[in-house]
Amino acid sequence: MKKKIAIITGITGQDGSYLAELLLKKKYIVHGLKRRSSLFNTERIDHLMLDRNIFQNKNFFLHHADMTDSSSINYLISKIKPDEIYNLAAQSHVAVSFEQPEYTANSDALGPLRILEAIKNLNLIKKTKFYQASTSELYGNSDKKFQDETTKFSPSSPYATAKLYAHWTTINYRESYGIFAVNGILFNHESPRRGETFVSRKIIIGLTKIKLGLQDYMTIGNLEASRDWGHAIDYVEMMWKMLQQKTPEDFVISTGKTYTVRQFINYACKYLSIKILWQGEGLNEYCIDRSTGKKIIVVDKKHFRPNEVHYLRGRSKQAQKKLKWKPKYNFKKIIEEMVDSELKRFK
Ligand code: NAP
Ligand code: G4F
Repeated sequence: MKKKIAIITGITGQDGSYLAELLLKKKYIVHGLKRRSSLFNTERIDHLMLDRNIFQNKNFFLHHADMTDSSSINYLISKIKPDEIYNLAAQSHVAVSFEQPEYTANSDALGPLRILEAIKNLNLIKKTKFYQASTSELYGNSDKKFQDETTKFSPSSPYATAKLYAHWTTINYRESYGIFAVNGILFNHESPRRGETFVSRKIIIGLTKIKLGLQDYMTIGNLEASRDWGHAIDYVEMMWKMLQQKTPEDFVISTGKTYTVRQFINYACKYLSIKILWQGEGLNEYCIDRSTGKKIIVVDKKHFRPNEVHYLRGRSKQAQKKLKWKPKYNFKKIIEEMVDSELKRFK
């Protein structure tokens, strides 16, 4: 059988690296788009590049391209003529989007538009399916206990407004031109490969270093923000499944459970056998290690955002029914895997 060909934008990121592994296991030919950087940025996919079987069989290719550069995107899509495009590339940090709103809009809103225009203009409408990495951030501060495909969007950051443009553009190109284009509205998903400035990985790195005596304390922002935390490995499989459906449809992927940043810290400390005590309030709150009496976590207002999304909790009934969605990881298992990975790295 002819091998399927996929393009993954954002292949050097957390999700891109796991998705590349999945597609290679499924015998795809994978073309990854990476942007130029002054230092190597392929740490998460180096193992694939070094795998002789994958490279010798000519199943895995990397190309330079940037979401802000139409010419590189057009050129690669016209040359590769993929069966599937997974658009995972984005300036994906919500806090950073307040500092770089224009760049975030260029890469996260116009980037997907550039890909969809290429599919349309290169006569690939019948051939190329498109996956857009949409996000639970679109819901902003929804007043619903659970958010699903019917919940009203209320984006509250430059990141979310850019992603909302991409979300509707994806639907618009599906309805206007018949492109098989779908949005995966994914809630937060973590892993040992999560970027180091997202709260989950930041907490785990900080606490592991504190446990090993490599660091005295760490700073943190809003402890009460509540997120629906899943594992990236479970979530990339759903991206693939969405493109294997008979008809294009948008899906919410979430665990249905929500935990605060404080609960995340509490469980990570428990797993690391650090006995803690929270003291103070609001911006003066901190956490001490009971065995030493020393402050190990201190709230710092520099980590608060101009606008916060306080509560996210998804409902994935459609995905359960149609994609057979059933996550293998739960909240505790994610934290345990992340801690074990960091302990291994620092020891
Ligand atoms: P990530 O680790 O931050 O990866 C983002 C990827 O995009 C990286 O490969 C990055 O390259 C690349 N990139 C950034 N700007 C680019 C540009 N202008 N041109 C080309 N490539 C660019 O993000 P992730 O967690 O894997 O998330 C994947 C996608 O899902 C993102 O679109 C994100 O917004 C979305 N999403 C994520 C979550 C989540 O919880 N993880 C939830 C919902 C939606 P470098 O490696 O060079 O930085
Ligand atoms: O880990 P975060 O930075 O992720 P956030 O903002 O929820 O966004 C992530 O998930 C979205 C899906 O809902 C994706 F679309 C997006 O690309 C990204 O992957 O922050 C989580 C929560 C926030 O409420 C934040 O205010 O943690 C709070 N927080 C508290 N202290 C902190 C910190 N966040 C960060 N990054 N750093 C802190 O020190």
